[in-house]
Amino acid sequence: MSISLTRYLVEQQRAKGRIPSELRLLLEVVARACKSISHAVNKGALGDVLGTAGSENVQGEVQKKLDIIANDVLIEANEWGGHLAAMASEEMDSIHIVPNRYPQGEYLLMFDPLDGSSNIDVNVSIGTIFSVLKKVDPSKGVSEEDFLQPGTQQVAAGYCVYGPQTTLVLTVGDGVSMFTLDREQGSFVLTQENVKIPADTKEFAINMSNMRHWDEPVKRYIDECLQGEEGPRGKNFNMRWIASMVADVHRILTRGGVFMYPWDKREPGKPGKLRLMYEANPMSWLVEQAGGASTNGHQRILDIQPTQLHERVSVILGSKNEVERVTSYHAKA
Ligand code: AHM
Ligand code: MG
Repeated sequence: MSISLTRYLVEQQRAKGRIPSELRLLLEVVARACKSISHAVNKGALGDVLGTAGSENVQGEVQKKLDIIANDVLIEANEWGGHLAAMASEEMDSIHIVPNRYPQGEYLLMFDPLDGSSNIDVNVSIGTIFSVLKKVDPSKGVSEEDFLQPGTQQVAAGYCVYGPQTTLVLTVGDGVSMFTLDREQGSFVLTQENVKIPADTKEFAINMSNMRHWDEPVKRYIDECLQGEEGPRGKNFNMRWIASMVADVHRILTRGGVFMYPWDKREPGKPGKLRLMYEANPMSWLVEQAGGASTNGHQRILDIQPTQLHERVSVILGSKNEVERVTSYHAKA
Protein backbone atom coordinates (compact mmCIF):
# COMPACT_ATOMS: atom_id res chain seq x y z
CA MET A 1 0.00 0.00 0.00
CA SER A 2 1.45 3.36 -0.94
CA ILE A 3 1.49 6.24 1.55
CA SER A 4 0.93 9.72 0.18
CA LEU A 5 2.63 12.81 1.60
CA THR A 6 -0.79 13.92 2.88
CA ARG A 7 -1.24 10.70 4.83
CA TYR A 8 2.33 10.78 6.12
CA LEU A 9 1.80 14.31 7.46
CA VAL A 10 -1.56 13.44 9.01
CA GLU A 11 0.14 10.53 10.80
CA GLN A 12 2.96 12.79 11.97
CA GLN A 13 0.30 15.08 13.38
CA ARG A 14 -2.04 12.47 14.83
CA ALA A 15 0.03 9.54 16.02
CA LYS A 16 3.28 11.29 16.79
CA GLY A 17 1.95 14.72 17.76
CA ARG A 18 5.03 16.09 16.08
CA ILE A 19 3.42 18.69 13.84
CA PRO A 20 0.48 20.98 14.49
CA SER A 21 -2.21 21.18 11.78
CA GLU A 22 -1.00 24.63 10.66
CA LEU A 23 2.46 23.25 9.91
CA ARG A 24 0.94 20.29 8.11
CA LEU A 25 -1.01 22.67 5.91
CA LEU A 26 2.10 24.73 5.25
CA LEU A 27 4.09 21.67 4.15
CA GLU A 28 1.28 20.51 1.88
CA VAL A 29 1.21 23.90 0.22
CA VAL A 30 5.01 23.93 -0.26
CA ALA A 31 4.77 20.45 -1.83
CA ARG A 32 2.00 21.64 -4.16
CA ALA A 33 4.15 24.59 -5.22
CA CYS A 34 7.08 22.22 -5.89
CA LYS A 35 4.79 20.10 -8.07
CA SER A 36 3.92 23.16 -10.06
CA ILE A 37 7.61 24.18 -10.38
CA SER A 38 8.40 20.63 -11.49
CA HIS A 39 5.87 20.97 -14.34
CA ALA A 40 7.40 24.28 -15.41
CA VAL A 41 10.91 22.76 -15.32
CA ASN A 42 9.75 19.79 -17.43
CA LYS A 43 8.40 22.06 -20.18
CA GLY A 44 11.87 23.47 -20.83
CA ALA A 45 12.22 25.09 -24.24
CA LEU A 46 8.56 24.28 -25.04
CA GLY A 47 7.35 26.48 -22.19
CA ASP A 48 9.61 29.51 -22.73
CA VAL A 49 11.12 28.96 -19.28
CA LEU A 50 14.82 28.77 -20.22
CA GLY A 51 17.39 31.58 -20.36
CA THR A 52 17.99 34.70 -18.31
CA ALA A 53 15.34 37.12 -17.11
CA GLY A 54 17.47 40.22 -17.66
CA SER A 55 17.55 41.12 -13.93
CA GLU A 56 19.83 40.63 -10.93
CA ASN A 57 19.03 39.54 -7.39
CA VAL A 58 20.12 41.34 -4.22
CA GLN A 59 23.45 39.47 -4.31
CA GLY A 60 24.24 40.72 -7.81
CA GLU A 61 23.62 37.35 -9.48
CA VAL A 62 21.91 37.24 -12.88
CA GLN A 63 18.43 35.81 -12.49
CA LYS A 64 17.14 33.08 -14.77
CA LYS A 65 13.53 33.02 -15.91
CA LEU A 66 12.95 29.90 -13.81
CA ASP A 67 14.40 31.58 -10.68
CA ILE A 68 11.64 34.15 -10.95
CA ILE A 69 8.89 31.73 -11.98
CA ALA A 70 9.70 29.42 -9.05
CA ASN A 71 9.84 32.35 -6.62
CA ASP A 72 6.42 33.61 -7.80
CA VAL A 73 4.87 30.14 -7.56
CA LEU A 74 6.04 29.76 -3.95
CA ILE A 75 4.85 33.22 -2.92
CA GLU A 76 1.43 32.89 -4.55
CA ALA A 77 0.83 29.40 -3.19
CA ASN A 78 1.75 30.30 0.38
CA GLU A 79 0.49 33.79 1.06
CA TRP A 80 -3.27 33.21 1.40
CA GLY A 81 -3.47 30.05 3.57
CA GLY A 82 -3.34 31.78 6.96
CA HIS A 83 -0.43 29.67 8.22
CA LEU A 84 2.40 32.11 7.53
CA ALA A 85 3.50 35.48 8.84
CA ALA A 86 6.16 36.14 6.20
CA MET A 87 8.52 34.60 3.65
CA ALA A 88 12.13 35.23 2.69
CA SER A 89 13.83 34.12 -0.49
CA GLU A 90 17.28 34.07 -2.03
CA GLU A 91 15.71 35.93 -4.95
CA MET A 92 14.07 38.78 -2.97
CA ASP A 93 15.83 41.77 -1.41
CA SER A 94 13.73 41.80 1.74
CA ILE A 95 11.07 39.72 3.45
CA HIS A 96 7.59 39.29 1.96
CA ILE A 97 5.01 39.89 4.68
CA VAL A 98 1.64 38.21 4.20
CA PRO A 99 -0.67 40.96 2.83
CA ASN A 100 -3.28 42.44 5.16
CA ARG A 101 -6.16 40.97 3.19
CA TYR A 102 -5.17 37.48 4.42
CA PRO A 103 -4.99 36.15 7.98
CA GLN A 104 -1.48 35.97 9.45
CA GLY A 105 -0.12 32.78 10.98
CA GLU A 106 2.93 32.25 13.17
CA TYR A 107 5.27 30.46 10.76
CA LEU A 108 8.12 31.87 8.69
CA LEU A 109 9.08 30.25 5.41
CA MET A 110 12.48 30.61 3.72
CA PHE A 111 13.48 29.24 0.34
CA ASP A 112 15.95 29.06 -2.46
CA PRO A 113 13.27 28.74 -5.15
CA LEU A 114 15.55 27.30 -7.82
CA ASP A 115 18.86 25.94 -6.62
CA GLY A 116 21.51 25.10 -9.21
CA SER A 117 20.46 27.87 -11.59
CA SER A 118 23.52 27.34 -13.81
CA ASN A 119 22.13 23.89 -14.66
CA ILE A 120 18.67 25.00 -15.82
CA ASP A 121 19.52 25.54 -19.47
CA VAL A 122 21.64 22.39 -19.77
CA ASN A 123 18.93 20.00 -18.52
CA VAL A 124 20.75 18.87 -15.37
CA SER A 125 19.05 18.30 -11.98
CA ILE A 126 18.00 21.43 -10.10
CA GLY A 127 15.73 21.93 -7.09
CA THR A 128 13.91 23.97 -4.45
CA ILE A 129 15.22 24.18 -0.87
CA PHE A 130 13.02 25.31 2.03
CA SER A 131 13.15 25.88 5.76
CA VAL A 132 10.44 26.72 8.31
CA LEU A 133 10.81 28.70 11.54
CA LYS A 134 8.31 29.98 14.07
CA LYS A 135 7.95 33.64 15.01
CA VAL A 136 9.61 34.22 18.37
CA ASP A 137 6.97 36.59 19.73
CA PRO A 138 3.51 35.93 18.26
CA SER A 139 2.09 39.09 19.88
CA LYS A 140 4.32 41.42 17.81
CA GLY A 141 4.26 42.27 14.11
CA VAL A 142 6.71 40.41 11.92
CA SER A 143 10.09 41.84 10.88
CA GLU A 144 13.39 40.66 9.41
CA GLU A 145 14.74 40.06 12.95
CA ASP A 146 12.26 37.22 13.39
CA PHE A 147 14.11 35.27 10.69
CA LEU A 148 17.52 35.61 12.35
CA GLN A 149 17.30 32.39 14.35
CA PRO A 150 19.90 29.63 14.35
CA GLY A 151 19.19 26.48 12.33
CA THR A 152 18.51 24.52 15.54
CA GLN A 153 15.20 26.40 15.69
CA GLN A 154 13.89 25.01 12.39
CA VAL A 155 10.59 23.14 12.73
CA ALA A 156 10.65 21.68 9.20
CA ALA A 157 13.13 21.65 6.33
CA GLY A 158 13.47 19.97 3.00
CA TYR A 159 14.12 20.16 -0.68
CA CYS A 160 12.58 18.98 -3.91
CA VAL A 161 14.96 17.83 -6.62
CA TYR A 162 13.82 18.05 -10.25
CA GLY A 163 15.86 15.30 -11.87
CA PRO A 164 15.03 12.08 -13.73
CA GLN A 165 12.44 11.80 -10.94
CA THR A 166 10.96 14.61 -8.88
CA THR A 167 11.74 13.77 -5.26
CA LEU A 168 10.71 15.65 -2.14
CA VAL A 169 12.91 15.13 0.91
CA LEU A 170 11.64 16.25 4.27
CA THR A 171 12.40 16.40 7.96
CA VAL A 172 10.22 17.60 10.80
CA GLY A 173 12.81 16.46 13.34
CA ASP A 174 11.85 12.79 13.22
CA GLY A 175 14.40 11.50 10.70
CA VAL A 176 14.43 12.05 6.96
CA SER A 177 11.78 10.78 4.55
CA MET A 178 11.73 10.80 0.75
CA PHE A 179 8.67 11.09 -1.48
CA THR A 180 8.59 10.54 -5.24
CA LEU A 181 6.16 12.45 -7.43
CA ASP A 182 3.68 10.09 -9.08
CA ARG A 183 2.67 12.12 -12.12
CA GLU A 184 -0.31 9.89 -12.93
CA GLN A 185 -1.79 10.30 -9.45
CA GLY A 186 -0.54 13.88 -9.11
CA SER A 187 0.76 13.20 -5.61
CA PHE A 188 3.99 12.62 -3.71
CA VAL A 189 4.33 9.03 -2.51
CA LEU A 190 6.54 7.92 0.40
CA THR A 191 9.43 5.94 -1.09
CA GLN A 192 11.99 5.91 1.73
CA GLU A 193 11.94 6.44 5.49
CA ASN A 194 14.73 6.69 8.06
CA VAL A 195 17.32 7.73 5.50
CA LYS A 196 20.84 7.14 6.90
CA ILE A 197 24.15 8.47 5.60
CA PRO A 198 27.01 5.98 6.03
CA ALA A 199 29.64 7.37 8.43
CA ASP A 200 32.50 6.55 6.06
CA THR A 201 32.82 7.31 2.39
CA LYS A 202 35.17 7.24 -0.58
CA GLU A 203 33.46 10.06 -2.44
CA PHE A 204 33.87 13.82 -2.24
CA ALA A 205 32.16 16.75 -3.95
CA ILE A 206 33.92 20.07 -4.36
CA ASN A 207 34.53 22.50 -7.23
CA MET A 208 38.17 21.53 -7.90
CA SER A 209 38.74 24.52 -10.16
CA ASN A 210 38.94 26.67 -7.01
CA MET A 211 41.73 24.56 -5.45
CA ARG A 212 44.40 27.26 -5.67
CA HIS A 213 42.15 29.61 -3.67
CA TRP A 214 41.39 27.23 -0.76
CA ASP A 215 42.61 27.43 2.78
CA GLU A 216 45.22 24.92 4.03
CA PRO A 217 42.88 22.49 5.90
CA VAL A 218 40.66 21.99 2.84
CA LYS A 219 43.70 21.66 0.54
CA ARG A 220 45.19 19.07 2.88
CA TYR A 221 41.99 17.02 3.04
CA ILE A 222 41.48 16.93 -0.74
CA ASP A 223 45.17 16.37 -1.41
CA GLU A 224 45.10 13.30 0.84
CA CYS A 225 42.01 11.97 -0.95
CA LEU A 226 43.72 12.46 -4.31
CA GLN A 227 46.75 10.43 -3.20
CA GLY A 228 44.46 7.40 -3.00
CA GLU A 229 45.79 4.00 -1.95
CA GLU A 230 49.38 5.23 -1.88
CA GLY A 231 48.56 8.18 0.39
CA PRO A 232 47.80 8.53 4.13
CA ARG A 233 44.15 7.53 3.64
CA GLY A 234 45.11 4.18 2.09
CA LYS A 235 42.07 4.10 -0.19
CA ASN A 236 41.04 5.50 -3.57
CA PHE A 237 38.46 8.29 -3.67
CA ASN A 238 35.94 9.19 -6.34
CA MET A 239 34.79 12.73 -7.14
CA ARG A 240 31.37 14.11 -8.14
CA TRP A 241 30.36 17.74 -8.61
CA ILE A 242 26.94 18.49 -10.07
CA ALA A 243 26.96 22.23 -9.23
CA SER A 244 23.42 21.88 -7.86
CA MET A 245 23.61 21.58 -4.09
CA VAL A 246 20.23 19.78 -4.07
CA ALA A 247 21.53 17.07 -6.38
CA ASP A 248 24.88 16.71 -4.59
CA VAL A 249 23.18 16.49 -1.17
CA HIS A 250 20.62 14.06 -2.56
CA ARG A 251 23.42 11.74 -3.66
CA ILE A 252 25.01 12.01 -0.22
CA LEU A 253 21.71 11.17 1.51
CA THR A 254 21.41 8.20 -0.85
CA ARG A 255 24.91 6.69 -0.73
CA GLY A 256 27.11 8.87 1.47
CA GLY A 257 29.90 11.27 0.63
CA VAL A 258 31.20 14.65 1.68
CA PHE A 259 30.16 17.97 0.10
CA MET A 260 32.19 21.15 0.48
CA TYR A 261 31.78 24.73 -0.63
CA PRO A 262 34.45 26.29 1.58
CA TRP A 263 35.54 29.87 2.06
CA ASP A 264 38.20 30.75 -0.50
CA LYS A 265 40.60 33.58 -1.27
CA ARG A 266 38.78 34.89 -4.36
CA GLU A 267 36.75 37.26 -2.19
CA PRO A 268 38.32 37.03 1.29
CA GLY A 269 35.60 39.20 2.84
CA LYS A 270 32.89 36.74 1.78
CA PRO A 271 32.49 33.81 4.23
CA GLY A 272 31.50 31.43 1.41
CA LYS A 273 29.22 31.12 -1.61
CA LEU A 274 26.22 29.36 -0.13
CA ARG A 275 23.53 31.08 1.88
CA LEU A 276 23.03 30.18 5.53
CA MET A 277 19.26 30.65 5.69
CA TYR A 278 18.15 29.20 2.35
CA GLU A 279 20.73 26.50 1.69
CA ALA A 280 23.10 25.65 4.55
CA ASN A 281 20.61 25.45 7.44
CA PRO A 282 17.93 23.27 5.82
CA MET A 283 20.53 20.95 4.25
CA SER A 284 22.51 20.72 7.49
CA TRP A 285 19.44 19.70 9.46
CA LEU A 286 18.51 17.04 6.91
CA VAL A 287 22.08 15.70 6.96
CA GLU A 288 22.19 15.62 10.77
CA GLN A 289 18.78 13.95 10.91
CA ALA A 290 20.23 11.25 8.63
CA GLY A 291 23.20 10.71 10.97
CA GLY A 292 25.67 12.92 9.11
CA ALA A 293 27.38 16.13 10.22
CA SER A 294 27.68 19.71 8.97
CA THR A 295 30.13 22.47 9.84
CA ASN A 296 31.73 25.64 8.55
CA GLY A 297 35.09 24.14 9.60
CA HIS A 298 35.00 25.72 13.06
CA GLN A 299 31.40 25.57 14.19
CA ARG A 300 28.34 23.38 13.69
CA ILE A 301 26.28 25.17 11.00
CA LEU A 302 23.02 24.78 12.94
CA ASP A 303 24.50 26.66 15.92
CA ILE A 304 25.45 29.76 13.93
CA GLN A 305 23.53 32.85 15.05
CA PRO A 306 22.62 34.64 11.80
CA THR A 307 23.13 38.40 11.67
CA GLN A 308 21.79 39.01 8.17
CA LEU A 309 19.05 37.49 6.05
CA HIS A 310 21.28 36.86 3.03
CA GLU A 311 24.32 35.80 5.05
CA ARG A 312 26.77 33.43 3.38
CA VAL A 313 28.67 30.60 4.98
CA SER A 314 31.37 28.03 4.34
CA VAL A 315 29.82 24.54 4.14
CA ILE A 316 31.28 21.08 4.81
CA LEU A 317 28.66 18.35 5.21
CA GLY A 318 27.94 14.66 4.79
CA SER A 319 29.43 11.41 6.11
CA LYS A 320 30.23 11.94 9.77
CA ASN A 321 33.79 10.61 9.98
CA GLU A 322 34.94 12.64 6.97
CA VAL A 323 33.35 15.86 8.26
CA GLU A 324 35.04 15.27 11.63
CA ARG A 325 38.37 14.76 9.87
CA VAL A 326 38.06 18.05 7.96
CA THR A 327 37.06 19.77 11.21
CA SER A 328 40.15 18.38 12.98
CA TYR A 329 42.36 19.74 10.17
CA HIS A 330 40.81 23.19 10.75
CA ALA A 331 41.46 22.92 14.49
CA LYS A 332 45.14 22.06 13.91
CA ALA A 333 45.68 24.86 11.38
P1 AHM B 1 22.28 29.14 -6.88
O1 AHM B 1 21.39 29.04 -5.69
O2 AHM B 1 22.35 30.52 -7.45
O3 AHM B 1 21.97 28.12 -7.92
O4 AHM B 1 23.81 28.88 -6.36
C1 AHM B 1 24.09 27.81 -5.51
C2 AHM B 1 24.80 26.70 -6.27
C3 AHM B 1 24.79 25.40 -5.50
O5 AHM B 1 23.63 24.67 -5.84
C4 AHM B 1 26.02 24.71 -5.99
O6 AHM B 1 26.56 23.83 -5.04
C5 AHM B 1 26.96 25.87 -6.25
O7 AHM B 1 26.15 27.02 -6.41
C6 AHM B 1 27.78 25.66 -7.49
O8 AHM B 1 28.70 26.67 -7.61
P2 AHM B 1 29.86 26.69 -8.74
O9 AHM B 1 29.16 27.03 -10.00
O10 AHM B 1 30.81 27.72 -8.22
O11 AHM B 1 30.45 25.32 -8.80
MG1 MG C 1 21.00 27.97 -4.35
